[in-house]
Amino acid sequence: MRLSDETLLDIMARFQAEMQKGLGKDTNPTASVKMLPTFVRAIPDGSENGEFLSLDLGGSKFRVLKVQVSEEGKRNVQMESQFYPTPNEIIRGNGTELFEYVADCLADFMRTKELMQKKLPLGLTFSFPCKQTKLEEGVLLSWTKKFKARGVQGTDVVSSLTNAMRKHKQDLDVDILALVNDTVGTMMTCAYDDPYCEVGVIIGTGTNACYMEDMSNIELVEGDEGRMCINTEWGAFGDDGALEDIRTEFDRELDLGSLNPGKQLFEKMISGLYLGELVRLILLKMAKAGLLFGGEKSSALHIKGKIETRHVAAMEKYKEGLANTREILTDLGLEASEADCVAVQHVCTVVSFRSANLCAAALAAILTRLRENKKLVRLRTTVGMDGTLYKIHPQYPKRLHKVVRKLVPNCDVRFLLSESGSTKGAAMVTAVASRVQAQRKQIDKVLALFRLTREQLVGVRDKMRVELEYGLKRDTHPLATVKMLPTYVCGMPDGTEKGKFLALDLGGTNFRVLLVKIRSGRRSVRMYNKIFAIPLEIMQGTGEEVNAGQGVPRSEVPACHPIQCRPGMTAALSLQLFDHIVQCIADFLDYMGLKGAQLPLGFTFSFPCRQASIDKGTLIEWTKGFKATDCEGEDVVDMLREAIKRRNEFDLDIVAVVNDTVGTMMTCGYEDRNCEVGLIAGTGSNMCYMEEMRNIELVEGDEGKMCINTEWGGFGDNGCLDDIRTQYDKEVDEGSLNPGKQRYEKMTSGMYLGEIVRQILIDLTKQGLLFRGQISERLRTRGIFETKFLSQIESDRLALLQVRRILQQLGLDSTCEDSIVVKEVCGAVSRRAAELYGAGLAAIVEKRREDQGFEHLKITVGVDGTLYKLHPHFSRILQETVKELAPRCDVTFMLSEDGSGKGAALITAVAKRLQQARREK
Ligand code: 0WK
Ligand code: 0WK
Ligand code: BGC
Ligand code: BGC
Repeated sequence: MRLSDETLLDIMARFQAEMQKGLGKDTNPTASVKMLPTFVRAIPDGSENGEFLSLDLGGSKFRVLKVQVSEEGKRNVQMESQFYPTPNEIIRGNGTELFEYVADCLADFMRTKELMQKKLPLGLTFSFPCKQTKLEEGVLLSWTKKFKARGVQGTDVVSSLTNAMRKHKQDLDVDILALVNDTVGTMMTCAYDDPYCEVGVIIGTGTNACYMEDMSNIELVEGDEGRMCINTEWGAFGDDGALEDIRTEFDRELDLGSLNPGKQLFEKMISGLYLGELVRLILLKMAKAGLLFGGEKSSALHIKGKIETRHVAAMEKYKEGLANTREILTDLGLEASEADCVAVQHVCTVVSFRSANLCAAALAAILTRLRENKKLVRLRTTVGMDGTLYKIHPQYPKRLHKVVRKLVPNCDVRFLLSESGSTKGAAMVTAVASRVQAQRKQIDKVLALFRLTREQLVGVRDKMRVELEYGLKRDTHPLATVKMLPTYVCGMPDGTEKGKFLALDLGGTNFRVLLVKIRSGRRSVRMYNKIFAIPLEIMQGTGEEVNAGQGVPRSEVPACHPIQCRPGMTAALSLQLFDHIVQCIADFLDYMGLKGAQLPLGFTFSFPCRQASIDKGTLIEWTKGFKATDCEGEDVVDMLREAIKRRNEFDLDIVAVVNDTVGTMMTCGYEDRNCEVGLIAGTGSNMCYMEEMRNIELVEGDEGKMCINTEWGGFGDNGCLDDIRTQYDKEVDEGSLNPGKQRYEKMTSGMYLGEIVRQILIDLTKQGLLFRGQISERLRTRGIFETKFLSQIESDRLALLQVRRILQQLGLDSTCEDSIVVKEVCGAVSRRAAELYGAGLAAIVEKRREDQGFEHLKITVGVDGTLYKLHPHFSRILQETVKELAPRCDVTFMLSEDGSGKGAALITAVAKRLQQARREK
């Protein structure tokens, strides 16, 4: 049992390897030192406060406590406690009875302390190896020490105790907010007084240690930021045979006689439950060998557990050690000579010395790991200590400290005895947990506003249905918020279309000019396109051309163009959206070498236009990021024609103006005849579909169908969605270019989701729930949280670290927890958007099914838009919601690969063909 320094250094190295093994995702299952994550991520920071109940179960004494932690700067903790016995029939009986007993004791304590009326959170110190996935849960891996209650291993002791408390005749209304191991409680207790404390060690009935590990080394838990306390459960070191070379026959004999043979082998060489027994077995062997007590063997010496650690401690006392030894041996019915007593003392010293040495070796391994984690040459740290053996054994602390310092000379270690047990620390953890829980509640309250119930979604579907009908009817159309605009697109291409067409695609993220070549018969379309930017000052400039001759007086030039307005050339450049479009067309025709060609043009104009024919469209109002003046109420085809005439470089035959939903439906309809709905989930939000002419009261004729551009973005502008609109939606609307308009769009489309998230983050930060309550300038900046960031943040592949990096780029300094909350907020906002889309779409496909009197409808929806295409979950949630709310419709979603430009060209081709046909008649 004498371990040399080399052996101790070797054991230290072995334990370091065991720790690495326990932390590894792949190696943990076979590791004997389990390195259990505790979900305690920080030591107390003094902000903890409140009143808590605490249970301390598993050590030599079972205690129930009330802990009052008060802040206000003065760090004091008041505790009232009551000990309760732990009879064997309870701790080795049936698990349910064990928890009922604990609940009884708690009830007794609360009655005595008049706490029954109070709803106090409870922290449970449970000193056994538990697997946790969160603070308020602990699945017992195996009993140790004196406990062996049946039916508990492999179960969550928090829910078992909660059930016992709920079933208790006084129905104890107590919430267990945290389960901590006693080593963790000890570390937290000591850290409350010494912030250097990052290790907790128990050398009591059992033995164990915990320490603060870097999250990046804890592969079993998501996240790489900060630290988390690891409960090493070093008692099991050697259970895989790693210590066979130092285990003695006495250790093996003791283990065979224990409640858990083969388990906790390291503990059985160290802790208080076993030291006395080791001494007994050694003395028994020596007596049998006639080396002691004249070979006499008293019956007491044969009794297991007859010699306890308190006896060993007493025998090793400096002064009265010898006298204690005589007395103890006499109590054991042994005739002991002076020499026998000295020898017995010597045995005790050897056994307890080995215990301290082994502990020191494992602790030194932990301290080395801390120093290496911090990349320090010299580590200064504090180790919180507790446990009866450490507290009562006269020599133990000194020996332990000495050997530790010998094994890790490059660590300045302070050993801090935990005066008030681990429960103070458990209360700290519970205080943090209750603060986190309170914060969680506040965050959930906000997120709940975005969680729509099935009933609410059905309500949205049915309201949308009413609005659709409303818009189609002549007498209600003028007031309809879902405008249901006839598009004069009546037929799908039939494959005979052919020729070269120009197409413009304005209104989405990019402005595109395209040349589309359609070959008839084989239905093949080839396209060439160029993407042009629309500068903000043009998007929101004035539509009208002020002819250069006149020269606009400076005062009349709108303020928003200061940079542009150099004297003299004011009017020329900046003012005209349509001149810019024509400029782009000119560049494109140059680029394609088509200058002279007089090509038919299809104009995808993704804004609400009232059409009187396929080539007439009056802009009702701008949406999304556009606000160019003098356009609303104007015919966009005329404005484009005039701009082309003004440029006088080429001539185009504008044949059709179509909405991007219509272009998308047509693009997909060219491949799939069933495609009769076009959906855009992009910067904006809209849907079109083929409606029976008889239902379109605004347009003459009852034969066949015509495509209706629903402009459902305006759904809810009459307040019918106010029951699900949140304050954040109102803030986004008030800050938008068109307050009060496009409410449904502002809850669902790419232009606004980022803004909703930003508003929520501002509110949560104001509540002190995020970013340490600091609202950064960046967070106040409109439009900073682009929707693309949602897609990135919500992608499953992205670790929290990357979420943090995105937030960093946005100038938002965030903690690990902040990143988690931001990810949840993004998820809630985008999920609601997708569900609202699903409810709207369910309304239209159900209408189509009923209108055609089908039991089941098979229909295809052509879809486009960056939100649908790029968001990791949006399309799936939308599809699931449609299936849920329109179960009798079998909806196929067809992604429009080529954009609506192709559709616009096909519509132009059809329009040309019909024009031709009309001319020939
Ligand atoms: C006192 C702590 C308790 C821990 C005990 C360990 O409050 O949580 O379990 O120390 O020492 P033992 O009582 O087993 O000697
Ligand atoms: C691509 C289409 C275009 C439409 C856009 C919508 O070609 O007509 O406006 O999708 O998606 P966004 O670019 O707004 O995300
Ligand atoms: C248990 C540990 C506990 C230690 C000290 C061991 O038997 O497995 O969870 O920390 O005893 O009480
Ligand atoms: C416009 C629609 C367009 C949709 C998608 C909305 O803002 O009002 O016309 O289809 O955005 O781009």
